[in-house]
Amino acid sequence: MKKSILLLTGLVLLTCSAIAQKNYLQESKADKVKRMQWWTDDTFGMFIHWGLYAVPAGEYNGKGGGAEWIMETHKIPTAEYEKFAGQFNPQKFNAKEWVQIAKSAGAKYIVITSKHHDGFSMWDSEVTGYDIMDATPFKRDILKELSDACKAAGIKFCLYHSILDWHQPDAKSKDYLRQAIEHPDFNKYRETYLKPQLAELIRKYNPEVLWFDGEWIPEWSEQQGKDLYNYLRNIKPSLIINNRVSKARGGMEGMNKYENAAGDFGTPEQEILKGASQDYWESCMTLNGNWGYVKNDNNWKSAQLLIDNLVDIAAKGGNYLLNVGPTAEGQIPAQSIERLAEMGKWLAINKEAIYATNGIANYKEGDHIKFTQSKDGKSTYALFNKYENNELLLTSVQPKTGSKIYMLGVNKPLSWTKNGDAITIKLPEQLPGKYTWTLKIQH
Ligand code: FHN
Repeated sequence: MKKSILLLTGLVLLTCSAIAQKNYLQESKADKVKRMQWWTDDTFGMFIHWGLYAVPAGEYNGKGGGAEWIMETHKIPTAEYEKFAGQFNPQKFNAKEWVQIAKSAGAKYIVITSKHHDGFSMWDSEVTGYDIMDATPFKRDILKELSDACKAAGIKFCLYHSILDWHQPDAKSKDYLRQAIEHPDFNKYRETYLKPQLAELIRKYNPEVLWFDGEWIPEWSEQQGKDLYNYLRNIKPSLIINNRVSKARGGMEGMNKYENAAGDFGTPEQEILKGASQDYWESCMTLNGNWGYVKNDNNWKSAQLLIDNLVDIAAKGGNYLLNVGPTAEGQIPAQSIERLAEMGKWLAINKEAIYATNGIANYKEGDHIKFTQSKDGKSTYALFNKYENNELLLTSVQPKTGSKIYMLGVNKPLSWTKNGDAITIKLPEQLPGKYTWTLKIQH
């Protein structure tokens, strides 16, 4: 009798779990549009690369090279690299401050490294002791503090997670001077380490996006990516997942090289698509030359370039994920904060042309004018960073006679004249702010 009850219970559980597993790879276009809506509207996020690599800060044994890649760059044996954990004690870390920096920049979401390629877990993981709570003197769960601060500030909390892992013996496809093992069992790593860690990250911190990386290793496959995508969406159906969960990314250009790959958006890295795209895509970039903190890297991008990038990306229908690399003391570099603050001041005037707008096929005119469009199609925004004689000539926008043309940040409508296919708009004597200005052209 008892055996038959156990058998029946097992069958019921098996059936339930099988019924509960939905195939999200067959999600309808309408459902995906609804799920992605906040992400496309938000347009601008702050990336954070933070981990043990901030301790060496780009230098090992007196030699430079490698930021978050320093373990690989210098072939540091695992036991040596683990010593950085004992030195990681970021007493100046303040989650509320970091979130405020993102918010003041106009970033609507934050993506932080939960685990980079070095395999160190930046949260209190139940799956390993190689984490911030057990292996460092800091003993604070930074993902918990940051996700709470994001929630309080209305900023979406998202996580980067590396599929490859230089610390897990079964994950290492090749081994430099580390405790090489005869036959690494990648399936065991995926099923007993990678997936349980991802499940606990979702359960504990409720990220809105999982941003995968490190998918290029030979052990990873498209089918594993599809399985992992479904596994995660069944845990959190509204979760958004990038295309690096699959094998479809074609290098740094970041877009899928084949159809029906797992993942929700393309991920150009350190570059912007050449033209407008109706696909979902997000360009991720550094503020200087490195993702992780490097003490001697002063190759900072200008605020003008950063705003030009944001405008170019928005006009082409993409998102911009801009990175900060905090120090081992827990501070975002001042040069990063300054640039992000300039972007925030610019967005305070021009945000209507960036958030919740659509890119358009004819997204530019010459080299200094880009266009976005309101979702209702009733307004076109012309964003320009150069003009002459206090006027701007446009040939690719045809407002009806009597249409109003405003400059964002200026209350009064501007006077304009039509000459054939071209319109000439008289600009205000005093333009609001710096870097780039926006005309709102009502149709
Ligand atoms: O190897 C990583 C790198 O360290 C960094 O995380 C970038 C950011 O997207 N992704 C990989 C390089 O493509």
